This record gives sequence, structure tokens and C-alpha cells, in this order.
Amino acid sequence: EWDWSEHFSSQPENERYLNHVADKFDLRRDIQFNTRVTAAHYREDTRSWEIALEDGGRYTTRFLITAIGVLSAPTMPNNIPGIASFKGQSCHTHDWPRECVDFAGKRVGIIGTGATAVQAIQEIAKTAGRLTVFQRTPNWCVPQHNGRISKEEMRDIRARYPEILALCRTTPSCYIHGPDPRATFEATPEERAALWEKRYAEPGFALWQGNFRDTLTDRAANALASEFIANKIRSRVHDPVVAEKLIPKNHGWGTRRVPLETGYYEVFNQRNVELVDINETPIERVTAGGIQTSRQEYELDIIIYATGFDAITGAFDRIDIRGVSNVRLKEVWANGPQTYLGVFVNGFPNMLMAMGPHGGLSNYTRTAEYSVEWVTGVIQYASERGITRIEATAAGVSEWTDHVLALGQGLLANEIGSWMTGVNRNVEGKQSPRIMRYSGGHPAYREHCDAVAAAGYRQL
Ligand code: NA7
Repeated sequence: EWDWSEHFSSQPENERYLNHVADKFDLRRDIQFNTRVTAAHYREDTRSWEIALEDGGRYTTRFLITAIGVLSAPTMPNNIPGIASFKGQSCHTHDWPRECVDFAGKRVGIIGTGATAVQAIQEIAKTAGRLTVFQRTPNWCVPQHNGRISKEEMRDIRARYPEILALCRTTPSCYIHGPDPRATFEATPEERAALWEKRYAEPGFALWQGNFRDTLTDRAANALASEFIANKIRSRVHDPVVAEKLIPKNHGWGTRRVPLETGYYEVFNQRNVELVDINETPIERVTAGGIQTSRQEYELDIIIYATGFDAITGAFDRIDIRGVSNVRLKEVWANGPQTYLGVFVNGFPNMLMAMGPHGGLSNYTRTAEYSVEWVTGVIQYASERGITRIEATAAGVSEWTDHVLALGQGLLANEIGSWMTGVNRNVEGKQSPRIMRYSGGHPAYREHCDAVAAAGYRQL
């Protein structure tokens, strides 16, 4: 019943939609807002979890479902001294002010060039007096091709919802795009160019998810695809020196999350925009009036920290989660997540993770829906049978962890630091890439989980 106005809707529309869903299903009565959980401790004697809130509140619950998100623990660049001394306006993109920020005529600095920064930069550049982009690592961005949805198109989309959702169930990452069945070198140069041009002109992740099947595993194939995008960047940025700075050199196409853009590269042709490569001229400190690099001080009215998240396990680390014998989850995961199906952890009975590490983390809405249904299925099964304790076996966890690690071998994305490999250089102990996600494709993930459910969860 919802009429979407755009193919990639903006924040206000997303919020309206979520409120609509909450109202429609009368969900608010089950939600306690503005509640930060600080600790969750398992008690064996009662087979329950004790939950502590920041405001001193306490709850006891038999089952604990964590649905705390993979990108919900924002991180500031704390290696930069002087952040608190800045006298102008500043914020992390995650804590964006509710009121509209007016950039007109202002001198704005932004640190970071991930997917969030790319979206911010292309908008802010429209009105800012001066925009300075402090870039550490460029990313491979491709056009989003957003567009408005007319009434007729919406009618057509609505009629095809079952077909669209069925299609998403067949692809590895649950998008409408699936890989081209050919390997890169099975196609002629003309066929390759034709596929890449076609996908580059299509909306969303068409090029990322709909590329030749070996693009993200074969180095030579990846290098060719990278060169295609590099040439697109060169053709869009007038100054060849700036263009080269915007082309990633330390990772291949598609090996980190691909930012979608609308006129991002053209922004760097504008006279009011400057790209500062902070590998060449590192940021030394934030001052009262701006940002000081090794070359000069940039005077700024606004500083935006688009510096990302302690992803996937960060939200877990920020809660004092303790299982049997007071063992801390953060310590169990010190060398990387260990889970069964991305849902259970041995030694943490009755805790179920929706969209947990090593689970099927892909197109978020599609895969979260499956995850939530599976987790609630377990609880329903237990409740109906009076089962009061559910725990994955140590063997189950080590088998699943080994399986996930084996599947992740050979994927170029797992060699490079990014939030998808759990790297955040602002967080101690998260400096090197790890395999954080199940990479066998969501259909295979569902097969595993469905089989476990069908067997009455006995393999837990
Ligand atoms: P990302 O993709 O993690 O990007 C964070 C950016 O901030 C990235 O360019 C980082 O550079 C940069 N960064 C972080 N810390 C620093 C410091 N200390 N100095 C300079 N630059 C820094 O987060 P986003 O919010 O853009 O996107 C997250 C996901 O949300 C996105 O992929 C979508 O899936 C939704 P680096 O690359 O580490 O050199």
C-alpha cells in the first residue's frame, strides 16, 4: 500500500515508511524508546538474561535477541588531536542534527570518502562556499541512477512484488542483480565492454552484483574491471592529477563496499571544491578554526566526520555481554567471531543474534527478514515445548566457523581492510582484515538454516 516516490528513497521518506509500518502493526506498544543497554549477563540458575540499562533500569528475560545492527557503532578519528578544540559546528554523520544544516556560503571540511561521505559531498558541494574533502583512501564509486517513480510505474512495481522478491531469493546477495554466468576471459574484449557499459548505465548495484562471475576472485579479471571504472573516473574529472587521486590504488574494484553516486566525480571539477590527499599531507590536528595538515591550515565553519563504524561486532563490544561462568563475549571473539549460523555462540545460551557475524549478511532488508523469521522460529519452537535452555554446541560452532572461513578464502574482498572485513583503524585490535560474513551466497545459507530447523534444531 506504500507508494514510493524514488527508486532510492531519501531519509525522510524512509522514516515515514518505518513509522507507517510501526503504526500499521501496532508495534509501538512493544518498543521502549531511548533505552541504551549497557550489560547483559546470563544466569544459569534461572536460565535467563539480566539486562542492565544506562538509566539504571533492569530487566530479566529468558531469551535475548540481539538486533543491534552491523553499522550502528560510530567511530571518531581519535588519532587526530584537538577535535574538541574546534569552535565551529561539527558532527559525525551518524549523529546528524535533526534540524536542516545550512551550508550556503560556509567553509565546510569533511573527513572520509566512504559511501556516506560520497552522498554528503555531492549534496554539500551544491551550496557550500568552499568544501574541502580530506581523503585517506578513495573508493570505486559508480552512478546510482536514482529516479522518480510515477504512479503508473509504482502500479507496475506493486504488481511485480512477488516476482521481484522471488528473484531476490535466487541471487547470492539477494539483490535483483546476479552474476553474469561467464568468466571474464571467456568473453571477447567487445563483449566485456558491452556488459560493463550496460551495467554502468543501470541503477544500483548492477555493475557490482551483475558482473562476470570471477570479478571478485580472479586478480587479472578484477584488474580489467578496475581499469574500466578508472577510465570512467578519468573521463569525468577534468584535472588528471585529481582524477588519479580519486582512483583507488590499494584495492580492486568491488572489493570494498561500492558507494553509489550522483555527480560525485563532477564535484571535483567545481571551483569551490578541493580534494586533499591526507597521505601526502597528513592531518596534524584540528584547531579552534579548522584543520591543520602538514602543508597548511584550512579555515572551516563546519567539520563533518564521515569516519564510519566499528562494524559487525562493534555494537556487541560496546555492551558488557557475559555468558556462562561470567565469560565475556568480547574476549571469546578477540580473534574474530565464532558462531553457529551467525545466530548462536557456545557458552551464551538463549542468546540469538539477528544478523549476527558469520551469518547471511547481504541486501539488508531481504536478509534481515529471513534472519528474524528464523530466530523467532527457534523461540516459538522452544516456547511450544517448554524448552528453557538453547545453546549451540562447541563442535557446531567450530564447524560453522571453519566452514565460513573456508568459504571466504580466495575472495579478494577479504584481503583488504574495510568495514566488511571488520577493519577500523580507529579501534584497537581491529587493524587487520578478517572474514566476518558468510560468503557462500544467501540461498546456500538458507539451505543450512532451513535444514537445521527441519531437524528440530537438534544439531545446535
Ligand atoms: P566507511 O565506509 O567505513 O568510511 C569511513 C571513511 O572515513 C573512510 O573513507 C575512511 O578512510 C575514513 N576515515 C576513518 N577514520 C579516519 C581517520 N582517522 N582519518 C582519516 N580518514 C578516516 O563508513 P561510511 O559511513 O561511509 O559507510 C558505511 C556503510 O554504511 C556503507 O558502506 C553502507 O553500507 C552504509 P579509510 O578507507 O579507512 O582509509
